[in-house]
Amino acid sequence: MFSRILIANRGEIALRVIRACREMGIESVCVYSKADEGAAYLRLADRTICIGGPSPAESYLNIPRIISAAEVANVDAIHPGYGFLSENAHFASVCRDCKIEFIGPSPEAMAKLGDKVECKKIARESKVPVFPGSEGAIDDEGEAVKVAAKIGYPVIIKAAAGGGGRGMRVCHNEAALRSGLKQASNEAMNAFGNGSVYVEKFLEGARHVEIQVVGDKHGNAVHLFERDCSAQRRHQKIIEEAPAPLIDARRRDDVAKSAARLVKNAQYAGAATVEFLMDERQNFYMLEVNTRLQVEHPVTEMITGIDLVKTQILVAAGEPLPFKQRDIKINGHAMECRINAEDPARNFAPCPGTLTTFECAGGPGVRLDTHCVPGYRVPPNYDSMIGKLIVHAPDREQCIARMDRALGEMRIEPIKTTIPLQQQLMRNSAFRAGGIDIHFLERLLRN
Ligand code: MV4
Repeated sequence: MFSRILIANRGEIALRVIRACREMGIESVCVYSKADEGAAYLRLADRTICIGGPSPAESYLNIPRIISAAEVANVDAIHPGYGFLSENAHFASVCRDCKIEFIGPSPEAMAKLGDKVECKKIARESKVPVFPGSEGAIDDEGEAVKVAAKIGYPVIIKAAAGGGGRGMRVCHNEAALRSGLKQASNEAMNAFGNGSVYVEKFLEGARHVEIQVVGDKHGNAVHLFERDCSAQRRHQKIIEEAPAPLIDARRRDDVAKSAARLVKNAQYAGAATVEFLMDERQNFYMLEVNTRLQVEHPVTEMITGIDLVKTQILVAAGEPLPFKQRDIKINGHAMECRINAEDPARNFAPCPGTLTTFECAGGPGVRLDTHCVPGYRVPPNYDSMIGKLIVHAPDREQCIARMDRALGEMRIEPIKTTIPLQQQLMRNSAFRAGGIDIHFLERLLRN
């Protein structure tokens, strides 16, 4: 097992990894930027190293500085958290060259699944359901028009190197497809350095359901069931829950098993999330694979009792998965609210500043993953998420009541947060009924 791990991240996820290390008897070394200097969570690490200025480019995205810190501290491994360098195959390969274990997949597996055309190919081979569309990348206008005629409009053009909603274009007719193809490819080239695009059927108004999977270096792979992340705005999730409401147990099992097959066939070691859209008839279509730990991983931890960060560390160290598929069961219901320092009344503008009041929710079934304390200054340089409120209860109805109660216990002043919106959702009849689609929140906010 590792003796010492460097954490190449900040905030609540850095703290989450520090806690896992402490419980595993592993020393933690946390890097930080000038903007995070003096933050309380850093005192919980065994060692901290300043790696540069406030901008991500000078610190959390700066590979030479992170590797230098890892060399100085003599760590065995690096945990990248989420965001920043977590899905950077070049960083994973630099770690390998420096004989530092990257806590995540191999650079090869990351690159293979990160390329959406390649990923879709492996998905087809693994009998994971995908949208009908072009077999691979498409550059020929005539070929694209042929594919679209076969599957029917609307279609969507996506960049192989895109993801998370970047590099997509919906086309409702042949003229739009013809003119969109070159534009999409040029945009993808400029944005990602890879102009490869593909075409598939566009589905309007579905639900976003994703499967948590984890593989080890011995060829084992399991799934940890699904999360529903349909409550989102501009590709930013607001609420996530597990299991997904109102899905047929048989359907869920089929798609979850297919996701585990994909990970096994890709010879993938580490945690990953296979994203799907689910239509109203509960047909699933894979969107993409995220090759990192996700923000919303705690809801899966709460319903399965499995610590995903410890599992990541175990498999990175070469240990076999400590559980079999048949050992993994769903217990109750869990929900997470991402608490963002944003003002919903001002189009979700970020609200950095000092927290004069920061009072936490507590009590039965409540977990708060946050690096914030009273007096903490939210820096303007990073994502506006200041914490995650996670609750667990025997069923969805009790989970919603518990979340409503816990949101009501939070007191954060003077900055604006997403809490009032989330409390409104807990009381919304459509949300309470379950099965809202990915446009629900934006519709609600317009009215
Ligand atoms: C789609 C789609 C409809 N049809 N693909 C957005 C993020 C990226 N992961 C893929 N996305 C979508 N792909 C087809 N064929 C609609 C979306 C989409 C979406 C997906 C998940 C969550 C929120 C979304 C918001 C808008 C569009």
